[in-house]
Amino acid sequence: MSQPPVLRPSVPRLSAASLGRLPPGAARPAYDRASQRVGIVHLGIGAFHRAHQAAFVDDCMRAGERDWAILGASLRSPETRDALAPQDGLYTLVERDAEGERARIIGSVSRLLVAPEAPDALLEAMSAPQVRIVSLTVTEKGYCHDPATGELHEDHPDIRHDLAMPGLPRSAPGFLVEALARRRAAGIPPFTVLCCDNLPANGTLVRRITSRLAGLRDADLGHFIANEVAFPCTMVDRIVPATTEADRDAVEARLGVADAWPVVTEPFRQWVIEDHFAGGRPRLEEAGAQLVANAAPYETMKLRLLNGSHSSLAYLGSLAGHETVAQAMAAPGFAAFIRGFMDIEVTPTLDVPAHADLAAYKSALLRRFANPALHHRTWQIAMDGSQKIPQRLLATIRARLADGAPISRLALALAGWMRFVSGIDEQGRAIDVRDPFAGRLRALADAAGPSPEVLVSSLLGMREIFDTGLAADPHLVRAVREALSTLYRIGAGRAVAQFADK
Ligand code: CS2
Repeated sequence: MSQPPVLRPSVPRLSAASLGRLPPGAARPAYDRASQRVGIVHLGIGAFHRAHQAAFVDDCMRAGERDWAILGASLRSPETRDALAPQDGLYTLVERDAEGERARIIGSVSRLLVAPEAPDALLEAMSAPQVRIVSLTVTEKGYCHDPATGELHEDHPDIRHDLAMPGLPRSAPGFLVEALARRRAAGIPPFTVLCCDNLPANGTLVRRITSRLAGLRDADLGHFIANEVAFPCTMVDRIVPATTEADRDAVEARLGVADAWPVVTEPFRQWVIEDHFAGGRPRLEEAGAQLVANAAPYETMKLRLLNGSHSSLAYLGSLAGHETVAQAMAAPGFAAFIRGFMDIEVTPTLDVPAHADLAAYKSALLRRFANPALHHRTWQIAMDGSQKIPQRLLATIRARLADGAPISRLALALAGWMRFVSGIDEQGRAIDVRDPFAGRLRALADAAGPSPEVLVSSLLGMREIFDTGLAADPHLVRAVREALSTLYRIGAGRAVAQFADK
């Protein structure tokens, strides 16, 4: 849903005042919302945050916490604030699978801000002593880093802007640095930075980026952020498709109140967090979060198995004409292909977390992808591939090549991305490619013309995505050329079925 909907005036709007009208079965905040103090500022208040971290915090509030209400900020558009502010921050979270659905009203978001409208109000909130956590879901590209190296992209237009005008930032790193600088100047201890995006060693990455940005302003501030601020790594997991008009209508029919922006998700959720918070935290373990010493094995497992499979399904599935992940999973060959991708090519590269039952984890993933009640568009997952494939596919490919092991399924997935970003589908129709590098990708594809060899070489030449060693690896080059030729020759549907048995 990209536009706030037009609501029917005859139906009351979800709000604190209309909570009493909800049918008895609908779970709602039973705690006193007015007494909750803001303790978390969240940057990037999209559907994922509202289905995941905000639901865990809502559970903590139900269990008696009072100090961790969320102030949610959007760094770009006002849509979420426009939808939720008239609802006192309340929204419906619907969990859905083949067995049925459950709806609950989440009350943990108490204020909403739109950063471009009020950068100073956001910085002021981030500088308040009672705010002890700043969490983020700004998507991979929101960190303004180079996906191949994980270093700050110093020429990124938002970073240049934030260096020129540090008091009026635009980027997430710019807001973090300025707010940490203000706290330091005022003698207020730093907040913990809690990155909840699907990036490898996400806390470490955000520490590197923000301390670098700070160091470009002032070396001392850079050292302070690198050494005195806590950046625990996390693994976050919940499948959250974009909300549709049909979802909104279904919520209204069920609850009898209009919710401008409900969120629909699966029953499953997982949050693994390194227990390294400088100024306290909610008792998230009581809501089922796993507090651990080292999140890395969980993160790698999830990025390579779940997100790697997701991106493979997104590119190959959409090329084969499947609109949703569940439809792709039901098509011949896809489930077997993903099973082989996970078991044969990804699993040997993992350092499995202690006590994790990998076989059960992978079977659950196949069931979650096949969830017929979620309308998760392959196109949604295909977005921003340049920012996603390094950790989802390339890290696995690198590990396999180091072991001299075959990579045919990984190569087919990578070739699927190449075919997808060339911008023309198998029926000759234009693909709406959304990616920070969409223009360059398209230009490279146009210049390559009909030759898969040339397309592979030019895309592998993009240093922001592929490092020189990987791009020059003869096994990789051969496998991707073969896979892309197959895609051109027989189409994605048949290629997947063929590669499923390789
Ligand atoms: C998806 C993820 O859109 C995407 O790129 O792969 O959002 C995925 O649904 C989540 O990471 C699941 O935890």
